[in-house]
Amino acid sequence: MNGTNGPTGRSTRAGKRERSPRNYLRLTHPLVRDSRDEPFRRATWEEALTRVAEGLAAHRGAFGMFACARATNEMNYVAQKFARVVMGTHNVDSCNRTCHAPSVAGLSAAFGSGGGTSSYEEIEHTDLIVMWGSNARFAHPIFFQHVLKGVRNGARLYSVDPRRTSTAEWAESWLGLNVGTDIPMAHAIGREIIHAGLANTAFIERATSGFEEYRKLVEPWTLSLAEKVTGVPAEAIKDLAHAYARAERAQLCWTLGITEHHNGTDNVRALINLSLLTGHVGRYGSGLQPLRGQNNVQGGGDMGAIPNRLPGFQDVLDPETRHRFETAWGTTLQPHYGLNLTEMFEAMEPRPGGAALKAVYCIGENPAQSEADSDQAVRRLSALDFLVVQDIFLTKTAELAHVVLPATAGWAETEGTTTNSERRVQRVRKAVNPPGEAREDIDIICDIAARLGHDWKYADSEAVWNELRSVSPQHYGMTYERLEEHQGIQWPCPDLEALEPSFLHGRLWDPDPGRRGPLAPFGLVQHDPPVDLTDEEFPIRLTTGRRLDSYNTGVQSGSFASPLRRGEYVELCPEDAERYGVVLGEEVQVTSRRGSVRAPVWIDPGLRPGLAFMTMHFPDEVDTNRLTIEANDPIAGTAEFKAAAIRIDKLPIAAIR
Ligand SMILES: Nc1nc2c(c(=O)[nH]1)N[C@H]1C(S)=C(S)[C@@H](COP(=O)(O)OP(=O)(O)OC[C@H]3O[C@@H](n4cnc5c(=O)[nH]c(N)nc54)[C@H](O)[C@@H]3O)O[C@H]1N2
Ligand SMILES: Nc1nc2c(c(=O)[nH]1)N[C@H]1C(S)=C(S)[C@@H](COP(=O)(O)OP(=O)(O)OC[C@H]3O[C@@H](n4cnc5c(=O)[nH]c(N)nc54)[C@H](O)[C@@H]3O)O[C@H]1N2
Ligand SMILES: [Mo]
Repeated sequence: MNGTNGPTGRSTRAGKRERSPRNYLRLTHPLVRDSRDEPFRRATWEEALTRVAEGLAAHRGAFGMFACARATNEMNYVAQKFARVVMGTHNVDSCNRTCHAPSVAGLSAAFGSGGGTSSYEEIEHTDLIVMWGSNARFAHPIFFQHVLKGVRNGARLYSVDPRRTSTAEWAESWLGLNVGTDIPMAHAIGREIIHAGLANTAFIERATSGFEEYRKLVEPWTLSLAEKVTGVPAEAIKDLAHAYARAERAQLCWTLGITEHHNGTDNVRALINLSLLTGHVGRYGSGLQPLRGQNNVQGGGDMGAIPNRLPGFQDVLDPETRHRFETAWGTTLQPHYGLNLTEMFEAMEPRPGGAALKAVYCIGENPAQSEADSDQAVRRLSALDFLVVQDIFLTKTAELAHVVLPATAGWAETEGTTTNSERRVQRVRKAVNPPGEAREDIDIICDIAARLGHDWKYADSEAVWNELRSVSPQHYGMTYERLEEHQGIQWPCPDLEALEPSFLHGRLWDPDPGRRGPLAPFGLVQHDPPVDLTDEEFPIRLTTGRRLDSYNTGVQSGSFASPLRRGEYVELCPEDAERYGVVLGEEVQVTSRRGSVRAPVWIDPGLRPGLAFMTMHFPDEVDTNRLTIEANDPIAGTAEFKAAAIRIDKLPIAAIR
């Protein structure tokens, strides 16, 4: 790659799969090219920004923005403002879509707000913790320390996961269910709680609606039917039902094992139902905790970098809200939602008369690799008239761009704030200088905005934050000074005096109906198995996820040496390895209805027959998302990363290196 500080270390032996990991180096100067057939060349900031301004100006009305869930709140605020004010569209979204959008949708439908309801401190002071579809020991290791403190303080720990994960190893009970059978599991638990007389009838009457319909809905889900569908012994399901309902305080934590399904929002609703049934929400020590993925994916959404909410999680459709933002920003806002990430990808599809979306400004996302069915994603990104990528590394997505802008890393090279899963806003500080000519995300965005006629002139990140405080009531009380003083503050924080309690929805327990607010409805959701069916041709259920030693698409974790990291494998249980006649380390062909990759075999006794596991961490070795299916949740737009059907073929001797 001409004049870049791009990827190195790739083996190029003709005809051989590349096994050496990509060594990402920081982007240090802007890169441009006139067409995708040309190599990038180094450009000045002046030339690069002028090109971006021209490229975007030509595509007002056909524009989408991907914002960065790793960067600060301030950067996400400015990014969504750019989309809405400069480009006149609500088409702004981030990897929250591939991740916890179903949690936000499910929690909003039940409680009117999409945040996790409890705090990390409460995890240490509770009586029961359920980790459902979550491998927090690997994916949320800091949170898991709070879990272990809770266990030391006497809490019981349950794990519901098809794999006997490292998290499950710590649990008193592991419920190893079949992929995509969480609703049968939850409904059977609900039915058992009702039949055993353990439902919290006082709470149900006071705070919820739709219980009668829910009772009828779950009635067919006997323990024995659930055992048949989920593969988990009836006794183990019954034990969890009784333990959860009898616990004085209980925390239900979930992550992608629940959300990354074509019916992720329904899955979330099924879990929320259990908290409504037992009153395990809105009290200290009892709550619902969707552990968010990226360091600032909670904050990105809170800042309005989503297509349906303005900053402060305020609804785009509400005319009064829109009017307030129109006044504050001196603009006119469209009275309808924008496209989410999934819909933006659909809109990139070339069609007669041109695609609906022709230009994308991608900040700190790597969808060429992280989207389900990545061959399709790459094809769509390659068809864009104009793609600008602003990142700290030259990603696979950046390699498809017309202009690449080198940014700073939000967590070490800029001032600002981020918001974690317990809704705690914390300061991040600049610790090191960025390399080369790299510039701060906010400065770059503002510079492009200025070239397009909007001169915002923020003196620093605090000026951005204070503008956000002025338009988002739930953040109003969080000055930088107070954030420092309290070492972070949870939203809602509407005033400059008191701090709110650590948990949400205490209102549901208020004896005064006037102060109780809207009732929380039970979600009347039905079991709906994975879209990609296993059959004779594709007999194995593939689920994908994470390992402790690597991070997402590997861009940020691939370059440093780790004795732990062993590259990509297709993991099988010992019985399946025997059935397919493959051994540890043997390279096999893994094929789904979308694509095919080669990977060596790893044997994991924590898997069950018929279940395979792969990660998304090693693009150059094995691009796992060529196998996954773009079957999307109709409410949240999240793809079914957790359930593909595959087959494994032995390679002919001649093909093995
Ligand atoms: N080390 C590390 N940590 C990370 C990341 C990383 O890449 N590496 N990424 C971050 C991000 S962006 C996120 S979103 C989080 C994700 O954190 P997690 O959601 O905990 O991680 P995953 O491994 O994707 O999936 C969790 C579990 O879901 C299980 N599962 C699969 N299918 C089903 C099912 O049908 N039902 C149930 N109940 N469980 C199922 C899998 O076996 C897996 O153990 O991690 C964050 N933290
Ligand atoms: N098969 C499979 N696929 C999945 C998943 C799965 O479980 N299985 N999980 C999905 C999930 S939960 C997620 S969140 C997505 C993640 O997918 P992506 O968000 O597309 O992947 P990341 O590797 O996290 O990409 C982050 C990019 O941000 C850049 N970056 C980091 N900090 C900054 C900054 O401050 N400024 C700028 N400008 N750039 C920055 C990094 O260099 C990197 O290129 O993947 C999804 N894809
Ligand atoms: Mo995520």
